[in-house]
Parts: sequence; C-alpha cells; structure tokens
Amino acid sequence: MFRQTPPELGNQFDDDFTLRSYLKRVLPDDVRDGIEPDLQAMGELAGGELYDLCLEDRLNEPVLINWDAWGERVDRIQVTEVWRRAERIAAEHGLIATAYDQRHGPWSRVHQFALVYLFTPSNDMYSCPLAMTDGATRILIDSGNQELINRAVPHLTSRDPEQFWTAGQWMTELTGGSDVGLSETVAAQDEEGRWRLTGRKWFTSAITSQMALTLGRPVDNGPGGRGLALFYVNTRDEDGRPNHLRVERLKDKLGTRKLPTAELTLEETPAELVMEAANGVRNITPLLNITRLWNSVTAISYMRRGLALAEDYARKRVAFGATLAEKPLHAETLAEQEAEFMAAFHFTFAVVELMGRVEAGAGDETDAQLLRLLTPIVKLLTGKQAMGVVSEVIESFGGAGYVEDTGLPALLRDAQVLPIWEGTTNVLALDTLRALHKVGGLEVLADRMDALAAPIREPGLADAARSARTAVNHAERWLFEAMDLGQPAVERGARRFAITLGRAMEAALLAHHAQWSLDHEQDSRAWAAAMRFARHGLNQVVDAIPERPGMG
Ligand code: MFK
Repeated sequence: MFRQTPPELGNQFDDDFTLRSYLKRVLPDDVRDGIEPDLQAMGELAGGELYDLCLEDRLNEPVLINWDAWGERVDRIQVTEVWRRAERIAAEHGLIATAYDQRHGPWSRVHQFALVYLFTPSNDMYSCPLAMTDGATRILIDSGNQELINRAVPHLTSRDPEQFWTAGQWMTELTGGSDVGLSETVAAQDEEGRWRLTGRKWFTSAITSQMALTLGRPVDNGPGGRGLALFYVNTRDEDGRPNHLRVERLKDKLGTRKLPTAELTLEETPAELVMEAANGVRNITPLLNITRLWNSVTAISYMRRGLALAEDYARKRVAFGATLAEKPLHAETLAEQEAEFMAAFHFTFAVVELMGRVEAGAGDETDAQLLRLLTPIVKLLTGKQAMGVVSEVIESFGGAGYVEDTGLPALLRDAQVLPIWEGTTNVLALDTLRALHKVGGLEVLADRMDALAAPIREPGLADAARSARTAVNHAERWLFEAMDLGQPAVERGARRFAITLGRAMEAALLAHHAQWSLDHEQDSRAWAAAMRFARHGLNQVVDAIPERPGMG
C-alpha cells in the first residue's frame, strides 16, 4: 500500500548552510570555534528531541486554574510539557545570559540570536517570555536602579534552571494596543508611600513570569505616554499567591496557542518605580526595540523551519514520475522562497550585529543611528516575509500542509502573529518616520550600502546592488516630495517607504554575502538567491496621489 513519507529534520545547525556560511564570514575564528559546539547542541535538540516533543504534544494547551480544590484563589497556569522543557533549556543554554555576560564582546548578540534562531521553531513560542526577559534585563541594567538590579538581574541572566526567572511586559489595555498612551491603569501611593496599581491589562503574554514591567499613570500626572510611569511588579507574593492581581481568562487566539496570554485585573498591586514617575512610553521603548528584534529572529527561524521541511519532503515525494525536487516548477517555487528567507536572514543578523556593537560600546554614532532606524524596518518586513514564505511552504505540501496532525498548519497560524504583536506593520512604518525625524540615518544607510557594494565584482550581483541603491535614492526623493504635499501624504506612503528601504538593504546585504561566498566557499547558493531576490521587486514606492483629481 502506498504511504507518504513524512518530512524529517536533522541537526538544525549542521543542515543550515545560510547560518553557517554567515558565521564563517562575520565571526573571528576564535569566536566561531568557541560558539559552534553550543550551536551544534542546540541544532541537535531543535531537530531531534524538541521537535518530536512538539509533534507529540500538539494537542495540549495551557490551562488556567483559578481555584484550588479547597477554595483558595490560585490563578495558576499549567503550561505544556514543551514549555517545561524549554524553560530548563533556555537557562542551561544561556538564552538570556549569553547577551549579558559578554564573553564574546560585540559578538555576544550574534551568539545569542543564533541560539534563539535555532531554538525558537521547536519551543512552541517559549521565545515570547524570553524576548520580554531580555528586554526587561536591558531596561533594569540601564535604569541604574541598583535595588531592582540586585534583586532581579541575577535571576533573569541565570544559567541555573532553579534560579532562572522570566519577565512579563504588560502594556496592552482595552483602550490601547498600539496607542499605549491611552492606558488607564492608575498608580497611587498608599499611606506607607508604596505604589499600588489598579486597572485592567488586556493582553498579557508571559503571565507565568516571576516579575513584570508595566505602565501605570500616577494620579497627579496628565494624559498620554508622558503621564505614564514604568513600574516593576512581583507577580506572586511571599506565599506564592497572586500578588493582588487576578488572571481573568486566557485568550482564545488564532495561533501561538501554547503561549498563555491572559487578561489581568490589577487590584492595588504593589509596584516599584523603575525610574522617574513619568515618561513611561519613552522609558519602555528599549524593551520594545529588543523584542522587535526577537520578532525578526523568530520570523527568519519560522521561514527556515518551513523550508527545511518542504525541501526534505520535495526530495522524497514522487508525483508525475519524479520527485518534487526534480520538478522544475516546484524547485523554482521553493527557490523563490529560499531567496526571501536568505535576504531576511542577512538583514536580521546585520541588525543583531549593530545591537551587539552598540551594547558593547564598540559601535560609533552611526551604528546607533542605524540601529534605531532599521529596528522597525526589519521587524515589519520580516514579519510580512514570514507570512508569505510559510504560506507557500504549506501549499508546497498540497493537502498534507492543510492537515493538523502534520504539525504544519500551526506554523502558519503562529507566523500570523509576527506582523501584529510588538507593533503592527503600520505602527512600525510610522515609527520609521519617527526614527528618521529623531536621529536621521538615511545618509548613513546609503553609505553602508555603498560599502557593501564595493567588493562586488560578479556582474549580476553588481546589478542587484545598483538596483538596491537606486531604490533608496527613489525612496528618499519620494519622502521630500511627499513632505511638500503634507503629513497625510507622508503617512499614506510610510509602509511602502519602509518596505523599500528594508528590501533594498536586504538585497545589498545578500549580494555582498553572495560575492564573499563565491570567493571564499566557491558556493553559488547565495548568488542564486541574490539574483532571484533582486527580481522580486525592491522598490515599492509610488508617487503620492493628490487629495483631489485635477480638472480640465
Ligand atoms: C518571540 C517573538 C518576540 C515577541 C514577544 C511578543 C510579546 C507580545 C506582546 C505584545 O504585543 S506587547 C505590546 C506591544 N505594543 C507595542 O509594541 C506598542 C506599539 N505602539 C507603538 O510602538 C507606538 O509607536 C507608541 C506606543 C510608542 C506610540 O506612543 P506615543 O505616546 O504616541 O509615543 P511618542 O510620543 O511618539 O513617543 C514617546 C517617546 O518615546 C518619544 O521620545 P521623547 O519623549 O524623547 O520625544 C519617542 O521618540 C520615543 N519612542 C517611541 N518609540 C520609540 C521611541 N524611542 C526609541 N525607540 C522606539 N521604538
């Protein structure tokens, strides 16, 4: 009887040409030798034990237990088996610690995010609490609040599973998901001078964490983001009970169903100011910028996972007299997706490198400018690319991709969150304009692209790099013309503008890497991807449409 052969995964580090080739280009030999065993171990877990566990555990979901058997309100969340395993792995493999112990100086972020990239598609979105933990660690360290630093940072950066904490980030309220300045949670000081928060948080992931950073409005403050303040909260009291808060229910979401996302009521929850009693939105943005980069790493990791499965399947599945891999149109369809993935990969890790340099104090002013400008762009672009690639991956399996017990549909459902949380595509397109207004960076971007193009000799790659540069010039011209037409014209074009800058940067980085790979590895895979990617359309900018039609 005919049976279909399921797709299989091997060691996800060994099998990942894109990651290995990239690390070979950018890392000093001693750093690469130092981190490869770590990545190999994570690649083994991700393609083996953890992947199998995700498939076995497919039907389990977290459960909220509000009451214990004896009438005590406990609001405990029972997480899945994968999450319990992932928590230990995260600590032991230093998924947060790696960024902060700085063993490899400016390369520490590359090390950390290579681990995250391998781990994420096999951890049922446990990377969500990790992302917030990373962001919270950064904020606490930079806050200079020594008491909070001493209390929490050793836990957040611990490699011991018994000591390791995660941190939640509770921002979203009924009044505002994107417009955080509308938050209504009230912060008032009790007779002892202790801050207490009262309000509702409407969409709080990482509710299993030991601590959270959240926003509240001190009673005497005005409206908007400036009137909010950033607070630290212990989620449990000394007896392990919910700390003056109720977990009302878990969200019934389209995807990320293994990730418990809750509605919370804060009932005079004890809280501590992290910094000043104002400017909460500004003060929480370093956390957002870190979780946005985690989002991009998650996006490329999902693309890579989908393609690893689709490519393996294509080598085995026979239809119309040959394997799918031997069918020119099937192979071309996957190669097109591979090109999107590789471009997204190089863009994401270029931003990771910037973050690493800036945090280690090894970067200059232009690195900081570029990091601010490119963070919203890489998040919005890779989120969209993940949706496109994963959807094609599902289709490449035919009907099997649409059937739940293959485990494939969950990839698509989960990917749909990537353009939504941590700032939707439009919010981030507007943030790109905000970043340009605040720190500039277009000139620096153009200079970096020229530097990337300089060593390119292969004519096809040189063309790709030229198209990328032309797209940036066009985007810049458009911006000045739209500004003359007024703010609505600028905002209407913001998404196309940001996507154009992002795709141009992707093309430039991929072409640069492809030349290196031809020269140093005699490998043409990146070249083929760069050639395809440049044909996919870099320039999305269109002329602004005036408010009214011209007459006569
Ligand atoms: C596994 C993958 C990892 C993912 C984990 C996912 C967890 C999912 C849970 C969530 O979804 S949590 C909720 C996520 N929510 C958001 O991301 C909010 C999206 N909205 C925005 O980002 C808005 O742009 C924003 C709230 C920031 C707008 O608010 P305002 O009050 O209109 O901001 P405003 O006045 O423009 O900026 C306030 C200050 O912050 C300004 O500085 P100044 O006070 O000095 O002038 C801004 O320049 C600064 N700022 C804003 N965004 C910034 C920033 N600074 C640096 N970086 C940024 N991104």
